[in-house]
Amino acid sequence: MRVLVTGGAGFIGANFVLRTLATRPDVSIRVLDKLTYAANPETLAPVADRVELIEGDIADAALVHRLVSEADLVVHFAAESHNDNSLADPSAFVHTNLVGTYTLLEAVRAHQVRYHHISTDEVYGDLDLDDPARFTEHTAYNPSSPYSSTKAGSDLLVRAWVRSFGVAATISNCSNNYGPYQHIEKFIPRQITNVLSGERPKLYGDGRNVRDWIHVDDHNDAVWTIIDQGRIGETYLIGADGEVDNRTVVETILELLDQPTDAFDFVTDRPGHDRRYAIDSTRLRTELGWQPNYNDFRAGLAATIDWYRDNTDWWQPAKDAVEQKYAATERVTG
Ligand code: NAD
Ligand code: TDX
Repeated sequence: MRVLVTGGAGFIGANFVLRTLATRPDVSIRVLDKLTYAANPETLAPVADRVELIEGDIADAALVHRLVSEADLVVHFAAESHNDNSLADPSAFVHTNLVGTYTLLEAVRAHQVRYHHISTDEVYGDLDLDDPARFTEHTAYNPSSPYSSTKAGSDLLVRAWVRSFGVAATISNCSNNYGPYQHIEKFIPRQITNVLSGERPKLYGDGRNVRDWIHVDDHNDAVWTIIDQGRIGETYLIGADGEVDNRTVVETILELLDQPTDAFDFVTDRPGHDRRYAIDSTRLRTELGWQPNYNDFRAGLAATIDWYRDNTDWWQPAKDAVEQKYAATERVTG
């Protein structure tokens, strides 16, 4: 099977490529990636002889049509993915997440290629801390940020291309991922690499916001489960019952790195900051039989810390620039 993976040099896409190569000998992989600031081609360097990495834009129709016509399956990870960046400048989010997805959909429609669309639980907006509800496939879309609204729009394009044009697509909306190769602008790797660099972790607002954490390998196993067994046109929510508030995450990182658990700063809150995400993944579990393998968040976090400690060459070159960007707007509040 010839698989075209968009965004395969980013965090989740690269983990998908590495895991697929390790577990599926029948699959050949091509990666289409623009190699933006978020990509790290080093991640794929060890498998360079087994993966063709094509540098290009998913909104480049001619390139996309050629690559899609030569594939049996497209798995679409490429996106502008960071909420904070989308608040500073939404333009790349509209281009990549909306125009890029549209371009891919037109190509899979023309060449009748199976398509799996990677999306996020953020399309559903947020929940109150004390709300017993969790997101399901039936929750109404209510995105908050330029990032999540462009992801919501991309999901709706997929649904329309399924219904109007008969495109053979599935969609998955996953909760917050953690694990190796995640860009250090994101919450968990930012705090781990802060502590490893002698800096204090930075908590937005009151630190009580809740995210529903899942290990990236569990996410990618679920993606293959949906590709193999999912019903065309359906949406599946992916989550591992991993709700934790941000302060607890930071305290656990500090404890695992032998630091005092109060050695962090509260900083300026993110505008429009979603309070809580929570996924009900019953459909995926009961209809398709998927289950997460990482059920102990603390153990998964410890393994992730070990990975960043053992792979300083992978992240250190980007650290100063990332922190300078945050410092331009972030103020310590407590
Ligand atoms: P990432 O930012 O680490 O990687 C994105 C990749 O896409 C990068 O390699 C980048 O170079 C590439 N890219 C960006 N614009 C492109 C373009 N125009 N053409 C081609 N390539 C382009 O993101 P990630 O965290 O790995 O997220 C991957 C996907 O998973 C995204 O669709 C995201 O919305 C979704 N998702 C992420 C999470 C999470 O917790 N990180 C959770 C749920 C869903
Ligand atoms: O320094 C920080 N301090 C902090 O308190 C950063 C970078 C974040 N935070 C908070 C904001 C969120 O409540 O931590 C939480 C997680 O933040 P991010 O890592 O930026 O993730 P989030 O905004 O939840 O979005 C992520 O999950 C859903 C991904 O970036 C998205 O691509 C995905 O769709």
